[in-house]
Amino acid sequence: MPKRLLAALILCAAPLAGQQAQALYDESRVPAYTLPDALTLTGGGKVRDAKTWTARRRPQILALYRTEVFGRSPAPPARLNYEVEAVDGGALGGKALRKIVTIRLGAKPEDPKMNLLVYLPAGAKKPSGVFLGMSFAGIWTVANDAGVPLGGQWVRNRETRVWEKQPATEKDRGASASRWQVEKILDAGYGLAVFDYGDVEPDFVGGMKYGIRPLFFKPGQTEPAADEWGAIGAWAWAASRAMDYLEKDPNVDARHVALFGHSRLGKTALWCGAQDTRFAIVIANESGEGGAAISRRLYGERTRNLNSSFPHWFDGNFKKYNDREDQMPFDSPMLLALTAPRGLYVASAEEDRWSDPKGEFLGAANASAVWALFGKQGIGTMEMPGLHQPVGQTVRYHIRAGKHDVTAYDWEQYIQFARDLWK
Ligand code: GTR
Repeated sequence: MPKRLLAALILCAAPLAGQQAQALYDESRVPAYTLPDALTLTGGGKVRDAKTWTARRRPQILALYRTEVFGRSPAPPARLNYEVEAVDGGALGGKALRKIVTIRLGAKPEDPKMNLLVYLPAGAKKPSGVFLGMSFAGIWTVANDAGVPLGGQWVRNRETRVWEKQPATEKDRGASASRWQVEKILDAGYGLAVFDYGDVEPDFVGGMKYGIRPLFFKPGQTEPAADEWGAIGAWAWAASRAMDYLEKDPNVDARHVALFGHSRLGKTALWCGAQDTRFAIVIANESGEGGAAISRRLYGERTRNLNSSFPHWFDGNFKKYNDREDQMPFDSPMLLALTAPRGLYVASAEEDRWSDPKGEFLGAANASAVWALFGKQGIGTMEMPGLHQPVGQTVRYHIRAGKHDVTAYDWEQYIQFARDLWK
Protein backbone atom coordinates (compact mmCIF):
# COMPACT_ATOMS: atom_id res chain seq x y z
CA MET A 1 0.00 0.00 0.00
CA PRO A 2 1.40 3.45 -0.86
CA LYS A 3 2.85 5.12 2.25
CA ARG A 4 0.70 8.19 1.85
CA LEU A 5 -2.51 6.16 1.67
CA LEU A 6 -1.50 4.15 4.70
CA ALA A 7 -0.79 7.34 6.67
CA ALA A 8 -4.16 8.74 5.61
CA LEU A 9 -5.96 5.58 6.70
CA ILE A 10 -4.24 5.60 10.09
CA LEU A 11 -5.13 9.25 10.53
CA CYS A 12 -8.79 8.58 9.70
CA ALA A 13 -8.98 5.76 12.20
CA ALA A 14 -6.87 7.37 14.95
CA PRO A 15 -8.85 8.91 17.75
CA LEU A 16 -8.35 12.61 18.31
CA ALA A 17 -5.77 12.19 21.08
CA GLY A 18 -3.60 10.12 18.73
CA GLN A 19 -3.94 12.72 15.98
CA GLN A 20 -3.00 15.46 18.43
CA ALA A 21 0.13 13.57 19.50
CA GLN A 22 1.24 13.13 15.86
CA ALA A 23 0.82 16.76 14.83
CA LEU A 24 3.58 19.15 13.82
CA TYR A 25 4.64 21.28 16.80
CA ASP A 26 8.16 22.19 15.69
CA GLU A 27 8.19 25.78 14.47
CA SER A 28 11.36 25.16 12.47
CA ARG A 29 9.43 22.63 10.35
CA VAL A 30 6.61 25.00 9.44
CA PRO A 31 6.92 25.29 5.65
CA ALA A 32 7.38 28.57 3.83
CA TYR A 33 4.03 29.62 2.41
CA THR A 34 2.42 32.37 0.37
CA LEU A 35 -1.01 33.55 1.49
CA PRO A 36 -3.65 34.23 -1.16
CA ASP A 37 -4.02 38.00 -1.19
CA ALA A 38 -7.18 39.27 0.46
CA LEU A 39 -6.65 42.54 -1.39
CA THR A 40 -6.37 41.20 -4.93
CA LEU A 41 -9.62 40.80 -6.83
CA THR A 42 -10.40 37.46 -8.45
CA GLY A 43 -9.77 38.29 -12.10
CA GLY A 44 -7.05 40.78 -11.24
CA GLY A 45 -6.68 44.28 -9.86
CA LYS A 46 -5.76 45.53 -6.44
CA VAL A 47 -8.24 46.65 -3.78
CA ARG A 48 -7.13 50.10 -2.67
CA ASP A 49 -10.19 51.52 -0.94
CA ALA A 50 -13.03 50.54 1.37
CA LYS A 51 -15.62 50.93 -1.37
CA THR A 52 -13.97 48.37 -3.67
CA TRP A 53 -13.53 46.04 -0.71
CA THR A 54 -17.20 46.22 0.27
CA ALA A 55 -18.72 46.22 -3.20
CA ARG A 56 -16.42 43.77 -4.97
CA ARG A 57 -13.81 41.91 -2.94
CA ARG A 58 -15.83 41.06 0.16
CA PRO A 59 -18.57 39.31 -1.88
CA GLN A 60 -15.92 37.28 -3.72
CA ILE A 61 -14.38 36.02 -0.49
CA LEU A 62 -17.77 35.36 1.06
CA ALA A 63 -18.73 33.29 -1.99
CA LEU A 64 -15.50 31.30 -1.72
CA TYR A 65 -16.15 30.43 1.93
CA ARG A 66 -19.75 29.67 1.07
CA THR A 67 -18.95 27.15 -1.62
CA GLU A 68 -15.61 25.72 -0.52
CA VAL A 69 -15.69 25.71 3.29
CA PHE A 70 -18.88 26.13 5.32
CA GLY A 71 -21.54 25.68 2.63
CA ARG A 72 -24.51 27.80 1.64
CA SER A 73 -27.12 28.52 4.29
CA PRO A 74 -30.82 29.11 3.70
CA ALA A 75 -32.32 32.59 3.80
CA PRO A 76 -33.68 33.83 7.13
CA PRO A 77 -37.31 32.95 7.87
CA ALA A 78 -39.88 35.52 6.76
CA ARG A 79 -40.92 36.01 10.34
CA LEU A 80 -39.26 34.99 13.60
CA ASN A 81 -41.41 32.60 15.62
CA TYR A 82 -40.59 33.02 19.30
CA GLU A 83 -42.10 33.19 22.75
CA VAL A 84 -40.76 34.93 25.85
CA GLU A 85 -41.43 32.16 28.38
CA ALA A 86 -40.36 33.80 31.61
CA VAL A 87 -39.18 37.17 32.87
CA ASP A 88 -37.65 37.82 36.29
CA GLY A 89 -36.41 41.29 37.24
CA GLY A 90 -34.53 40.08 40.31
CA ALA A 91 -32.42 37.15 39.14
CA LEU A 92 -28.87 36.37 40.33
CA GLY A 93 -29.42 37.98 43.71
CA GLY A 94 -31.10 41.03 42.20
CA LYS A 95 -28.31 41.79 39.72
CA ALA A 96 -30.05 40.65 36.61
CA LEU A 97 -33.19 40.90 34.58
CA ARG A 98 -33.51 37.33 33.28
CA LYS A 99 -35.55 36.26 30.29
CA ILE A 100 -36.00 32.78 28.91
CA VAL A 101 -37.03 32.78 25.28
CA THR A 102 -38.01 29.92 23.00
CA ILE A 103 -37.17 30.40 19.34
CA ARG A 104 -38.84 27.99 16.93
CA LEU A 105 -36.45 27.04 14.14
CA GLY A 106 -39.03 25.40 11.86
CA ALA A 107 -42.68 25.81 10.95
CA LYS A 108 -44.06 22.66 12.61
CA PRO A 109 -44.52 22.32 16.37
CA GLU A 110 -42.26 19.23 16.46
CA ASP A 111 -39.41 21.01 14.63
CA PRO A 112 -36.29 21.92 16.65
CA LYS A 113 -36.52 24.94 18.88
CA MET A 114 -33.83 26.65 20.85
CA ASN A 115 -33.92 28.24 24.24
CA LEU A 116 -32.18 31.54 24.70
CA LEU A 117 -31.21 32.60 28.21
CA VAL A 118 -30.84 36.37 28.52
CA TYR A 119 -29.34 38.17 31.51
CA LEU A 120 -29.42 41.97 31.41
CA PRO A 121 -28.21 44.43 34.05
CA ALA A 122 -31.15 44.92 36.45
CA GLY A 123 -32.58 48.42 36.54
CA ALA A 124 -30.69 49.64 33.45
CA LYS A 125 -31.88 53.08 32.35
CA LYS A 126 -31.30 52.35 28.68
CA PRO A 127 -31.00 49.30 26.42
CA SER A 128 -27.82 47.33 27.14
CA GLY A 129 -25.09 46.02 24.87
CA VAL A 130 -25.00 42.24 24.93
CA PHE A 131 -22.57 39.36 24.49
CA LEU A 132 -24.33 36.60 22.59
CA GLY A 133 -22.66 33.28 23.32
CA MET A 134 -23.05 29.80 21.94
CA SER A 135 -22.72 27.06 24.51
CA PHE A 136 -21.67 23.41 24.40
CA ALA A 137 -24.33 22.51 26.95
CA GLY A 138 -27.79 23.50 28.15
CA ILE A 139 -28.52 27.04 29.28
CA TRP A 140 -28.77 25.87 32.94
CA THR A 141 -24.98 25.29 32.92
CA VAL A 142 -24.28 29.02 32.44
CA ALA A 143 -24.86 30.11 36.06
CA ASN A 144 -25.84 28.66 39.37
CA ASP A 145 -29.36 29.95 38.92
CA ALA A 146 -32.26 27.84 40.21
CA GLY A 147 -34.64 29.92 38.09
CA VAL A 148 -33.47 28.30 34.86
CA PRO A 149 -35.36 25.06 34.20
CA LEU A 150 -33.29 21.94 33.54
CA GLY A 151 -33.74 20.38 30.12
CA GLY A 152 -32.33 17.54 28.08
CA GLN A 153 -28.79 17.17 26.84
CA TRP A 154 -27.01 14.97 24.32
CA VAL A 155 -24.59 12.53 25.92
CA ARG A 156 -22.71 9.56 24.59
CA ASN A 157 -23.55 6.33 26.39
CA ARG A 158 -20.26 4.97 27.75
CA GLU A 159 -21.12 1.33 27.09
CA THR A 160 -23.02 1.43 23.83
CA ARG A 161 -21.13 4.52 22.44
CA VAL A 162 -24.50 5.69 21.14
CA TRP A 163 -25.57 9.32 21.53
CA GLU A 164 -28.79 9.82 23.43
CA LYS A 165 -30.71 12.72 24.89
CA GLN A 166 -30.85 12.51 28.67
CA PRO A 167 -32.42 14.80 31.24
CA ALA A 168 -29.97 17.14 32.97
CA THR A 169 -29.63 16.87 36.75
CA GLU A 170 -29.09 19.41 39.52
CA LYS A 171 -25.34 18.84 39.38
CA ASP A 172 -25.33 20.22 35.83
CA ARG A 173 -26.62 23.59 37.03
CA GLY A 174 -23.84 26.16 36.69
CA ALA A 175 -21.43 23.45 35.49
CA SER A 176 -19.84 25.80 32.93
CA ALA A 177 -20.19 29.00 34.99
CA SER A 178 -16.42 29.68 34.92
CA ARG A 179 -16.70 29.93 31.11
CA TRP A 180 -19.39 32.61 31.21
CA GLN A 181 -18.45 35.14 33.93
CA VAL A 182 -21.93 36.59 33.96
CA GLU A 183 -21.31 38.72 37.08
CA LYS A 184 -18.32 40.50 35.51
CA ILE A 185 -20.37 41.11 32.36
CA LEU A 186 -23.32 42.54 34.31
CA ASP A 187 -21.03 44.66 36.50
CA ALA A 188 -19.63 46.23 33.33
CA GLY A 189 -23.18 47.18 32.30
CA TYR A 190 -23.59 44.56 29.58
CA GLY A 191 -25.91 41.62 29.16
CA LEU A 192 -25.23 37.99 28.32
CA ALA A 193 -27.46 35.88 26.08
CA VAL A 194 -26.68 32.19 25.57
CA PHE A 195 -28.10 29.31 23.56
CA ASP A 196 -27.04 25.66 23.44
CA TYR A 197 -25.74 24.60 20.03
CA GLY A 198 -27.16 21.12 20.65
CA ASP A 199 -30.67 22.56 20.35
CA VAL A 200 -29.85 23.43 16.74
CA GLU A 201 -28.01 20.28 15.73
CA PRO A 202 -26.37 17.83 18.13
CA ASP A 203 -22.64 17.63 17.49
CA PHE A 204 -21.91 14.12 16.29
CA VAL A 205 -21.78 12.25 13.01
CA GLY A 206 -25.41 11.39 12.32
CA GLY A 207 -26.66 14.23 14.53
CA MET A 208 -27.96 16.05 11.47
CA LYS A 209 -31.27 14.17 11.52
CA TYR A 210 -32.10 15.67 14.93
CA GLY A 211 -31.30 19.21 13.83
CA ILE A 212 -32.49 21.89 11.47
CA ARG A 213 -30.69 21.00 8.24
CA PRO A 214 -33.24 18.43 7.02
CA LEU A 215 -35.99 21.07 7.34
CA PHE A 216 -34.50 22.72 4.27
CA PHE A 217 -34.02 19.64 2.09
CA LYS A 218 -35.73 19.53 -1.29
CA PRO A 219 -38.26 16.70 -1.65
CA GLY A 220 -36.33 13.41 -1.75
CA GLN A 221 -33.05 14.96 -0.59
CA THR A 222 -31.29 13.07 2.23
CA GLU A 223 -27.84 14.69 2.35
CA PRO A 224 -26.69 18.26 1.84
CA ALA A 225 -25.09 18.94 -1.56
CA ALA A 226 -21.31 19.52 -1.64
CA ASP A 227 -21.79 23.28 -1.38
CA GLU A 228 -24.59 23.22 1.20
CA TRP A 229 -24.13 23.96 4.89
CA GLY A 230 -22.51 21.72 7.43
CA ALA A 231 -23.23 21.80 11.15
CA ILE A 232 -21.14 24.97 11.64
CA GLY A 233 -23.35 26.67 9.07
CA ALA A 234 -26.43 25.49 10.98
CA TRP A 235 -25.15 26.75 14.34
CA ALA A 236 -24.21 30.06 12.71
CA TRP A 237 -27.66 30.39 11.15
CA ALA A 238 -29.21 29.87 14.57
CA ALA A 239 -27.00 32.59 16.08
CA SER A 240 -28.50 34.94 13.52
CA ARG A 241 -31.97 33.90 14.69
CA ALA A 242 -30.92 34.75 18.26
CA MET A 243 -29.89 38.14 16.88
CA ASP A 244 -33.34 38.47 15.25
CA TYR A 245 -34.78 38.10 18.73
CA LEU A 246 -32.30 40.51 20.34
CA GLU A 247 -33.35 43.14 17.79
CA LYS A 248 -36.89 42.83 19.11
CA ASP A 249 -36.01 42.95 22.82
CA PRO A 250 -36.58 46.52 24.09
CA ASN A 251 -33.98 46.05 26.84
CA VAL A 252 -31.23 45.22 24.33
CA ASP A 253 -29.16 47.66 22.30
CA ALA A 254 -28.96 45.56 19.14
CA ARG A 255 -26.37 47.87 17.57
CA HIS A 256 -24.01 46.66 20.28
CA VAL A 257 -24.05 42.90 20.20
CA ALA A 258 -20.79 40.91 20.41
CA LEU A 259 -20.94 37.33 19.17
CA PHE A 260 -18.78 34.98 21.21
CA GLY A 261 -17.72 31.39 20.58
CA HIS A 262 -15.02 29.07 21.86
CA SER A 263 -13.17 26.50 19.78
CA ARG A 264 -15.53 24.92 17.20
CA LEU A 265 -18.00 27.58 18.24
CA GLY A 266 -15.26 30.17 17.67
CA LYS A 267 -15.13 28.95 14.07
CA THR A 268 -18.93 29.26 14.09
CA ALA A 269 -18.78 32.84 15.44
CA LEU A 270 -16.39 33.83 12.65
CA TRP A 271 -18.63 32.33 9.97
CA CYS A 272 -21.78 33.83 11.44
CA GLY A 273 -20.20 37.28 11.82
CA ALA A 274 -18.85 37.07 8.26
CA GLN A 275 -22.37 36.66 6.87
CA ASP A 276 -24.36 38.67 9.38
CA THR A 277 -23.06 42.21 9.67
CA ARG A 278 -25.50 43.09 12.46
CA PHE A 279 -22.92 41.79 14.95
CA ALA A 280 -20.79 44.75 16.02
CA ILE A 281 -18.04 42.54 17.44
CA VAL A 282 -16.97 38.96 16.74
CA ILE A 283 -14.93 37.06 19.35
CA ALA A 284 -13.16 33.83 18.37
CA ASN A 285 -11.71 32.21 21.48
CA GLU A 286 -9.16 29.54 20.52
CA SER A 287 -10.92 28.87 17.22
CA GLY A 288 -7.88 27.12 15.70
CA GLU A 289 -7.91 25.26 12.41
CA GLY A 290 -10.87 26.20 10.23
CA GLY A 291 -11.09 29.37 12.35
CA ALA A 292 -8.43 32.03 12.93
CA ALA A 293 -5.33 29.86 12.44
CA ILE A 294 -3.48 29.99 9.12
CA SER A 295 -4.02 26.58 7.48
CA ARG A 296 -0.86 26.78 5.40
CA ARG A 297 1.35 26.64 8.49
CA LEU A 298 0.39 22.97 8.93
CA TYR A 299 1.10 23.42 12.66
CA GLY A 300 -1.17 21.54 15.08
CA GLU A 301 -4.53 20.51 13.68
CA ARG A 302 -4.71 19.99 9.91
CA THR A 303 -7.60 20.18 7.47
CA ARG A 304 -7.56 16.38 7.22
CA ASN A 305 -7.94 16.08 11.00
CA LEU A 306 -11.01 18.30 10.91
CA ASN A 307 -12.58 16.44 8.04
CA SER A 308 -11.91 12.99 9.48
CA SER A 309 -12.94 13.61 13.10
CA PHE A 310 -15.77 16.02 12.34
CA PRO A 311 -16.96 15.39 8.77
CA HIS A 312 -20.30 16.99 9.65
CA TRP A 313 -18.87 20.43 10.50
CA PHE A 314 -17.86 21.74 7.06
CA ASP A 315 -19.34 21.26 3.61
CA GLY A 316 -18.53 18.48 1.14
CA ASN A 317 -16.25 20.67 -1.00
CA PHE A 318 -13.95 21.35 1.98
CA LYS A 319 -12.90 17.69 1.96
CA LYS A 320 -10.91 18.22 -1.23
CA TYR A 321 -8.35 20.30 0.71
CA ASN A 322 -7.19 17.37 2.88
CA ASP A 323 -3.35 17.48 2.64
CA ARG A 324 -3.72 20.27 0.09
CA GLU A 325 -3.74 23.36 2.28
CA ASP A 326 -1.30 25.03 -0.13
CA GLN A 327 -3.95 24.75 -2.87
CA MET A 328 -6.66 26.56 -0.93
CA PRO A 329 -7.78 29.69 -2.78
CA PHE A 330 -8.38 31.15 0.72
CA ASP A 331 -6.77 31.17 4.14
CA SER A 332 -7.78 32.42 7.57
CA PRO A 333 -6.90 36.12 7.12
CA MET A 334 -9.60 36.25 4.44
CA LEU A 335 -12.21 34.75 6.73
CA LEU A 336 -11.24 37.14 9.52
CA ALA A 337 -11.31 40.13 7.15
CA LEU A 338 -15.01 39.50 6.49
CA THR A 339 -15.63 41.05 9.93
CA ALA A 340 -14.08 44.39 8.86
CA PRO A 341 -14.60 47.19 9.71
CA ARG A 342 -16.33 45.87 12.84
CA GLY A 343 -14.56 44.71 16.00
CA LEU A 344 -12.72 41.40 15.90
CA TYR A 345 -11.07 39.65 18.85
CA VAL A 346 -8.90 36.57 18.36
CA ALA A 347 -7.55 34.81 21.46
CA SER A 348 -5.25 31.88 22.15
CA ALA A 349 -3.98 29.83 25.09
CA GLU A 350 -0.31 28.93 25.46
CA GLU A 351 -0.83 25.20 26.01
CA ASP A 352 -3.40 24.93 23.22
CA ARG A 353 -0.84 24.01 20.57
CA TRP A 354 -3.43 22.00 18.61
CA SER A 355 -5.11 25.34 17.78
CA ASP A 356 -1.77 26.90 16.69
CA PRO A 357 -1.62 30.13 18.73
CA LYS A 358 0.96 31.71 16.44
CA GLY A 359 -1.16 30.85 13.41
CA GLU A 360 -4.15 32.50 15.09
CA PHE A 361 -2.10 35.63 15.78
CA LEU A 362 -0.76 35.75 12.23
CA GLY A 363 -4.28 35.26 10.89
CA ALA A 364 -5.43 38.40 12.70
CA ALA A 365 -2.24 40.35 11.91
CA ASN A 366 -2.49 39.58 8.19
CA ALA A 367 -6.20 40.42 8.09
CA SER A 368 -5.54 43.86 9.57
CA ALA A 369 -4.72 45.46 6.19
CA VAL A 370 -8.45 45.34 5.43
CA TRP A 371 -9.28 47.45 8.51
CA ALA A 372 -6.68 49.97 7.33
CA LEU A 373 -8.81 50.57 4.21
CA PHE A 374 -11.48 51.89 6.59
CA GLY A 375 -9.00 54.08 8.47
CA LYS A 376 -9.04 51.70 11.45
CA GLN A 377 -6.09 50.16 13.16
CA GLY A 378 -6.09 46.40 13.40
CA ILE A 379 -3.42 44.43 15.26
CA GLY A 380 -0.76 47.03 14.45
CA THR A 381 2.24 44.68 14.64
CA MET A 382 3.47 41.47 13.04
CA GLU A 383 5.33 40.59 16.24
CA MET A 384 3.51 38.03 18.37
CA PRO A 385 2.98 39.46 21.89
CA GLY A 386 4.00 37.69 25.09
CA LEU A 387 1.53 36.18 27.53
CA HIS A 388 -1.20 38.46 28.91
CA GLN A 389 -0.36 41.41 26.66
CA PRO A 390 -3.36 42.15 24.46
CA VAL A 391 -2.41 43.97 21.25
CA GLY A 392 -4.42 45.87 18.65
CA GLN A 393 -7.32 48.27 18.43
CA THR A 394 -10.31 47.34 16.26
CA VAL A 395 -8.71 43.93 15.80
CA ARG A 396 -7.31 42.64 19.06
CA TYR A 397 -5.39 39.54 20.11
CA HIS A 398 -4.14 37.97 23.31
CA ILE A 399 -2.49 34.77 24.40
CA ARG A 400 -2.87 33.70 28.00
CA ALA A 401 -1.22 31.00 30.06
CA GLY A 402 -3.03 27.69 30.40
CA LYS A 403 -5.08 25.22 28.44
CA HIS A 404 -7.81 25.19 25.82
CA ASP A 405 -10.65 26.80 27.77
CA VAL A 406 -12.49 30.05 28.45
CA THR A 407 -11.39 31.82 31.62
CA ALA A 408 -12.09 34.96 33.65
CA TYR A 409 -8.96 36.52 32.10
CA ASP A 410 -10.42 36.03 28.61
CA TRP A 411 -13.71 37.66 29.61
CA GLU A 412 -11.94 40.62 31.25
CA GLN A 413 -10.29 41.32 27.88
CA TYR A 414 -13.54 40.95 25.92
CA ILE A 415 -15.32 43.30 28.28
CA GLN A 416 -12.51 45.85 27.95
CA PHE A 417 -12.68 45.49 24.15
CA ALA A 418 -16.41 46.23 24.18
CA ARG A 419 -15.81 49.24 26.44
CA ASP A 420 -13.14 50.59 24.07
CA LEU A 421 -15.24 50.15 20.96
CA TRP A 422 -18.61 51.10 22.39
CA LYS A 423 -17.64 54.16 24.41
C1 GTR B 1 -11.16 19.67 18.77
C2 GTR B 1 -11.05 20.05 17.33
C3 GTR B 1 -10.76 21.51 17.24
C4 GTR B 1 -11.62 22.35 18.16
C5 GTR B 1 -11.99 21.63 19.47
C6 GTR B 1 -13.21 22.13 20.24
O1 GTR B 1 -11.31 18.35 19.01
O2 GTR B 1 -10.06 19.28 16.72
O3 GTR B 1 -10.89 21.94 15.90
O4 GTR B 1 -12.74 22.82 17.54
O5 GTR B 1 -12.26 20.32 19.27
O6 GTR B 1 -14.20 22.55 19.67
O7 GTR B 1 -13.17 22.00 21.45
